[in-house]
Amino acid sequence: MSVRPGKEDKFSFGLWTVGWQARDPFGDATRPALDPVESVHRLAELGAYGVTFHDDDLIPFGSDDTARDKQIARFSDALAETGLVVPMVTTNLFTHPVFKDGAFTSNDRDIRRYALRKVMRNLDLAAQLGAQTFVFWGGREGAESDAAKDIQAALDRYREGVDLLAQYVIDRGYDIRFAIEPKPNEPRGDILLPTLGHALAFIAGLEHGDIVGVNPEVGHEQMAGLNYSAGIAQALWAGKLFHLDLNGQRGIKYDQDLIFGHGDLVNAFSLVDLLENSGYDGPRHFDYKPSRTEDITGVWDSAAANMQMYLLLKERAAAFRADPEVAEALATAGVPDLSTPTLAPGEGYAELLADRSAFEDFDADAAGRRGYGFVRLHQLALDHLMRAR
Ligand code: GLT
Ligand code: MN
Ligand code: MN
Repeated sequence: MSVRPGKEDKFSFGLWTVGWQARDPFGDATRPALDPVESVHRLAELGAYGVTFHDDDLIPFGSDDTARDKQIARFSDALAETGLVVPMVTTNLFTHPVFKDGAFTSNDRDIRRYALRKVMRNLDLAAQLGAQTFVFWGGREGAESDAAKDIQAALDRYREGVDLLAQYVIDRGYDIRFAIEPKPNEPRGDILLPTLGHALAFIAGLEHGDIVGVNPEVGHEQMAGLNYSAGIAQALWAGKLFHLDLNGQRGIKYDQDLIFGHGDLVNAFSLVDLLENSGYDGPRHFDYKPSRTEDITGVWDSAAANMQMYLLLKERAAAFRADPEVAEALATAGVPDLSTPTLAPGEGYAELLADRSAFEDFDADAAGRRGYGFVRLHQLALDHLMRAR
């Protein structure tokens, strides 16, 4: 089955994904550089609706103002020609040696000030191109040795930086929200805000936390051994799923950035099922790396594969939800019952204490004999995933 993606699917790609030249810690680039203008055209032809970038993906670090303006103009022309939008922009605060000890949390104050200025300049560009989400991936915010970083001071500086940038967005009247992207490690030994949960707790302590949410990446949560779709559910529950990075990862190892669904396929299925039924209407953004073995044909094949995987899983999730036997298994498992509040309307702990059926007369042994049928439910999900139903 092959499904053609369309703009209504809201698929977007980072310029750094298809444009990755496949340089890794052990080997040189295996592919030539891609012109961002070509990426825009190819992504549009494949059915994407959006393209995202770091400042330095579009405008090489150190470009003068003339070269910068020219590149922005060329890129804007390509967007106008293809109808592609820029839903998200982010800042490169990790490649240049100046950021080797971090940006917002570098031990060097001058570097922290430089980082904030680099972001402010990029926020102006993001607003100019109509981006509504601005991602912070703090890949260099961390350390390799415990004594090297005062974590509490680093979190103070992180909060100071994010709140200052939020104030800037508010004062300029930009229609932009921030999304923090957690990652446990790589390139630093340990990264600050290592998981989605750490990020949510950090956001709760911000002055401008209302315009700050999360941008969780499949592989980054799975590198920490966590369940990505369960984490996404908590981000949705908190009203903080502002954006997300879809890709694939096979277990606790280096950041693989595989094609979406090419890692933990079962979790990808439950994620698509969740997203499609959650009311989330933001971009389905792919942050993957075309394998180093691929030539340029393989790059575009891999971009198409991400969208294909999402649409196939969406179709399978819809079939799962439409199956009457699944509805019956869900009821047997008690899944819908969890939505009933534990106390009746008007009840408090006094009424709960007075209810003998809740405790004194409750037959815990009988209740403990209940079978939930979760295995049957899971098998039904896998039957649908494998097109056995
Ligand atoms: C980098 C990282 C990604 C982040 C990007 C945003 S850059 O490639 O590996 O996960 O989303 O800064
Ligand atoms: Mn990412
Ligand atoms: Mn990654």
